[in-house]
Amino acid sequence: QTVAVIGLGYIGLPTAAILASKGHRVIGVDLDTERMDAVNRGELPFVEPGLETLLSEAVSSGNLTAQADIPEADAYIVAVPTPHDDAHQVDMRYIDAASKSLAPKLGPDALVILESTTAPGTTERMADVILAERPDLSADGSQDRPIVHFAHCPERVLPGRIMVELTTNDRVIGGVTPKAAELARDLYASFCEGQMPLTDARTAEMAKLTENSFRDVNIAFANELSIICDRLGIDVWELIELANLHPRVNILQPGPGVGGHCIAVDPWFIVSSAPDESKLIKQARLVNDSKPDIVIDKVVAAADGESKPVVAALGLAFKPDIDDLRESPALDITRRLAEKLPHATILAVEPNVHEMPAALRDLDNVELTDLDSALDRASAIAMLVDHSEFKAVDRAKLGDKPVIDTRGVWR
Ligand code: SAJ
Repeated sequence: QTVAVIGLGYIGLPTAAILASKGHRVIGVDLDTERMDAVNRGELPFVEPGLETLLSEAVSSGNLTAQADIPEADAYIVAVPTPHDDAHQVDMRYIDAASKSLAPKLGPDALVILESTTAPGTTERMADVILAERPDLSADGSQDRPIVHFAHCPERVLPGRIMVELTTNDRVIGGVTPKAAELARDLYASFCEGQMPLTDARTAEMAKLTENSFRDVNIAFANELSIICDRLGIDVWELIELANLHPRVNILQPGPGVGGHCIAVDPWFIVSSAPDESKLIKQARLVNDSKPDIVIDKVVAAADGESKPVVAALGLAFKPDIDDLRESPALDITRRLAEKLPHATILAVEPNVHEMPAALRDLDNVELTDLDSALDRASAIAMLVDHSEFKAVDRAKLGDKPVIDTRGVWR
């Protein structure tokens, strides 16, 4: 089969490479010409273990090429970004643009799969947008028009483990028709070894949002406990360890907030789809989003009274041992600390990033430095990401400097 993968990002590119490695003819489509050229050279545009080799093999075998225009293909996988707007609704710009560009290329029996995470109803809406451009086709054979099959197959891979999880995770497949779901399953079966239960597109869309909201609500529970424990003078990490000894209790870890482009975003798609009913899910988002302010207040209190405070902000990534800064609470805290404490020097330490991130470049009181010199120079230390390098720090090095340990690694 010829498969066009539209959007060569964190999901589209691994999916394109793995399909090509299984013998499909894959054409990756990306409007970013630098990314397109990198892929055509077999070079990985971001860090992901195991993908580099697969990609270079896929390109050198001739099975994977990248281009800017959408080609004619048997199947289309749409993996474009779905950001949210200020009202937390899905911004459909990229899905709509992809839909309109692929519509003229569709032939009878083509399969169109939406992988991007989105609000319930989007795959049906995508079908409407495409069929409005192509009134000669239908989604179900009505009026004897040739069929285009529409399905939603949300990804659930964990960054850093994408290549393993693409193969081993179970996968929910939702079709606008049962036949569409079956065809999508046949395509994914070429590389997915997990179970692939079939459902309708709307349920599959909601399943993806539910998984990430489940995690968000559970992290919010841990974060709320940390706020309560601050008030009551109890060590929240010890508390959670003890409570988790119960056979049916499994509390997650508190932190400086929830980051990444999924868990901090997806629950809002449920809230905006059913605002009156989504009380707990919305509250969890608000609890998690309140954590950066609490951390900032603690650091400001620790720096209080010093004429030239030096704050070590340890970590910028959204979670440990990766270089991904998207929606990162650590990055947000570092930036806002620098703004709130203009007389202070903020020493940002991020072992996985080697140049000053764009979000901090306009601040003249932030320096990117290494761990040892930050610990030496700091008058206060904010531990924001539990990177392995930070966990290994000899605590004697911290001396009696005030430490705001948001991850509980130096208890
Ligand atoms: N976090 C905590 N405490 C915890 C666990 C996580 O504060 O106990 C924070 C992390 O520090 C991070 C954020 O939550 O800031 C999210 O990290 P994560 O590791 O929970 O998740 P992601 O965003 O890397 O990936 C999630 C995964 N979803 C679930 O586990 C339900 C992944 O399987 C999805 O594919 C991915 O979202 C996605 O793309 O939707």
